Amino acid sequence: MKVLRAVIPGRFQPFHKGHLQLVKWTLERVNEAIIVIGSAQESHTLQNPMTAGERILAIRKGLECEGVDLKRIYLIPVPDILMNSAWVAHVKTYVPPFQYVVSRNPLVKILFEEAGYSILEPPPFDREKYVATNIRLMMIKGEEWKNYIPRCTAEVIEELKIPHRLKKLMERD
Ligand code: NMN
Repeated sequence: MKVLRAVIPGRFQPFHKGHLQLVKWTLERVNEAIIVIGSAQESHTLQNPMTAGERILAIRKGLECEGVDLKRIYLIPVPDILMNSAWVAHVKTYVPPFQYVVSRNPLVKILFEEAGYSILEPPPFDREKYVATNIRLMMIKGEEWKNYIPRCTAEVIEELKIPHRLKKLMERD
């Protein structure tokens, strides 16, 4: 039987409960999910505080604690390139063969669509509630952010002191 795989591209800054729902939704439709950790070269900025390695750890622990079968998951960091038209070919060099792309991001969808892939468009999954930008803002303000994030992902983020990093990045010189 052919193994069906879908890529799920995202920055995961941070991985939140909406992303968790997205992974579970994907695994109901294909055999394996390839989580592409996009903008892998980015870290230590307000928009992208975590390194690719930190994001791998945070996502993996979060999925494991929520009972997701890690044997069905690949976590693959992919740096950005300056040429959108070549991005799909670039992603393909990093990941196992796949047939589907799970995304609501217009640029991601059109690039994969033009390359001949089928797009699986997920429902919004409480999109107003689970917004990574807002979660990073809550971390900066010292507000309660942990409810928006899978429990074990939140533990990793605390251990890595990501809220502290964000607060420091807000300081002026
Ligand atoms: O939907 P988000 O969370 O922004 O994730 C999409 C990811 O795909 C981002 O990391 C984005 O940088 C990446 N991407 C990269 C290119 C490129 O490198 N030219 C093009 C489209 C999407």
